Amino acid sequence: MLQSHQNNNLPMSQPTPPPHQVPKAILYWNPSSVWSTVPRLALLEKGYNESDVILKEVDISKGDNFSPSYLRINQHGTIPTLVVPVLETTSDDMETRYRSFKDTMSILTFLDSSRTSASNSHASPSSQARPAPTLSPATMEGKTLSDALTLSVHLSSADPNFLLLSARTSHELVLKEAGFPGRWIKMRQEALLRFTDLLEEGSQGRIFLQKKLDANSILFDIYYSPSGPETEARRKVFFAASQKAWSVGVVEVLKTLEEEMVGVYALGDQVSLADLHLIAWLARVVFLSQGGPTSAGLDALERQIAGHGAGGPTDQASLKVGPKVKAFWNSWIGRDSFKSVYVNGLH
Ligand SMILES: N[C@@H](CCC(=O)N[C@@H](CS)C(=O)NCC(=O)O)C(=O)O
Repeated sequence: MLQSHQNNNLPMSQPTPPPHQVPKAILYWNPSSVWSTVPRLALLEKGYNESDVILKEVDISKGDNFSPSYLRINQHGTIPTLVVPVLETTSDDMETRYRSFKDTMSILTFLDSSRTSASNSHASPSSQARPAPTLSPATMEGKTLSDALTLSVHLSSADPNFLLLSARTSHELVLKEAGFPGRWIKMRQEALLRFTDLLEEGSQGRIFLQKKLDANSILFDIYYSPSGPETEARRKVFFAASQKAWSVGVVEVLKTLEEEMVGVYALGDQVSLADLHLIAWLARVVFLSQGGPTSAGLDALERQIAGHGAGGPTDQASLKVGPKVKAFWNSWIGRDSFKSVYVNGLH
């Protein structure tokens, strides 16, 4: 059972309540969200059982992450969020309290430390029991490298969610308008307008939503304003920003990974926390390049960077995916956790 140990002074003999009385951890997520994939991979790699965590889907495509009820869970309006019952309050006479982890890094640290090598993992009757691996780096040096690699894929210059909405040419914009990115921008706009109205003037939540609305309105105008000199000027800036995200942002991340990764995985020959961030990001950029979960996925990524993706020709940038990134990708696409989270294709 996944719980947060708040009070270290609890007597060792504290009886554990029967399972039906113990509140469960909840992971707020969405199957097509790039960053939700990170804790899902962690749950699988660590060997948590399905019954350890309740998965609650947040429909970000409809902007449900901006609802007042979700903002009470995570004021940043992002997924994933992991909410964990605090152990000391599970007795009958106390109200349950919860601790929230509101970003991928803190969620992973918690999931890793909550299931140690002494815990049984992969404990379903059909699978062989083996100890849960420790995914946190064992040394200071490893931690520094792990943090740097993790941060590299979270940089705004290579933001996988901006890449999803980006368009480098008018042709690509037309394709995206008609597809999921366009629908997402529209539905977020509607949700943000609706939820902003529900919140009190001057409240933190309303100020937050107003900022999100301002940012989404810029995208909404780029996607949907009728053509005219002003719209075209704004689109030109957007195409340039999109181009830069691929030819500089993505390229820089791939170069960093190639230079800094130690082995087949980020820190060597064993999977560690950083890998879970890196593979979720890489799977997203391959997906956006029309590649699949095969070795050839990286060829599609090279074509996309060179401007020969589905969006039609753009200014050239060129990058050959290096041997380390190739080995990393090829190793991950064969892992059970990867196959499980991408069972319906990359996202
Ligand atoms: N830094 C955060 C980023 C989380 C994030 O941006 N999640 C995306 C989904 S992959 C999200 O919730 N976006 C909300 C939105 O802007 O609509 C983390 O590491 O958890």
